[in-house]
Amino acid sequence: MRVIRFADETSLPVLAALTDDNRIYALPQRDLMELVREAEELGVSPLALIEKEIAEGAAPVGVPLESLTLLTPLDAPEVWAAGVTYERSRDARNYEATGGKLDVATFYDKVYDAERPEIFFKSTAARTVGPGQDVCLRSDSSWQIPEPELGLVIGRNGNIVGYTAGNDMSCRDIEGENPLYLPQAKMWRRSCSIGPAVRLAETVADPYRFQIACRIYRNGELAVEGTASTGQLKRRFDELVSFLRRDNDIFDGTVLLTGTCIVPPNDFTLQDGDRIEIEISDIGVLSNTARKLVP
Ligand code: DO4
Ligand code: MG
Repeated sequence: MRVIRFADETSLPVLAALTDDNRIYALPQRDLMELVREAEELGVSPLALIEKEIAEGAAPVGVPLESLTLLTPLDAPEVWAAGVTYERSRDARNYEATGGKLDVATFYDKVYDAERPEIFFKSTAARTVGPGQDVCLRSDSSWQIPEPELGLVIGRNGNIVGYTAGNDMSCRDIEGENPLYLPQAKMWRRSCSIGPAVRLAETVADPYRFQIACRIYRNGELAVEGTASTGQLKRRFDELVSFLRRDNDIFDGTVLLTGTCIVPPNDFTLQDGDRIEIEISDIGVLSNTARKLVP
C-alpha cells in the first residue's frame, strides 16, 4: 500500500491510498502524518486504518494515476540526508576532492568507515518539490548532478513510517573545492525533490532490497542511466535514524535521504531542460525537469 497526494480541480491537496493493484481511494485525513497519528490513537497500524476506510466506503478516484497532478506525498518540514553511505559515493567524492588522485586517502574514506555517519541538513518544505515539478540548477556551478536516494519518512518518535524516492541535487565542483562549502553544494532554491508516493513501512518485507534506477533524458534521448540496490548500503536505516535523533528533536514527517549509489560519469553535468527520472521498486517514478536559475 502506498500513499499519494494530488491536487483536485480547485488545486486543493487530496490524500489518497494507492493499492498494489493500482486502485486509488481518497482518504479523509489531510496528510499522511495525520493518518499515522490517528492510527496510533486507535491502536491500529496505518495500513489497518486505510483498509478500514476503504472497506467503509472511501471514495474511489475514478481516473488513472497518470492523469492526476501529483504533489509531494507529504509536506516534510525538514529533509536531512546521509552521505558517503555507499562505496560508489565515497569514490566519487574522492574523485572531485582530489582531482582524480585515487591513491590519496581523504576524510571521505574516514567517514565511510567511521562509527558516526555523515548526516547533513538538506532541505525545508519550501525548497522541496514534488513529482513533475522543476528542480533548479545553481547559476554558479558548472558540475551538477542528481543524486537518486531512498528516503525514510520518520515520525516524531523516530519510527520509520514509510519509504519514498528523493533527489539530493548536488554541485560536485563546489563540494570538491572545499568540503566546508557543503551546504552551498547541497541547498538552494528547489534543490530537493521527493515522491511520487510513500510506501508504508509495514508493507515492505526487506528494505535492503529496493532497486533504484536513474535515467537522465536530454532532448528526449536517454543520456545517462544507472542502477543500484539498497542492499549495497554500508549502514543500517535504524543506525542513520538514531544518529539523526541523537540530542536532536525531529518533526513528525521528517524525511531522511539515505545516500546515493548512482553517480553519472565524471564528464557529465546537468543542463537546462534535462529530465531526471528516479525509479524505486514498489514506490514509483519521481520525474523532474532541471531548470537553470537566472541570478
Ligand atoms: O559528502 C557529501 C555528501 C554525499 C552525499 O550526498 C551522498 O553520498 O549521497
Ligand atoms: Mg546525497
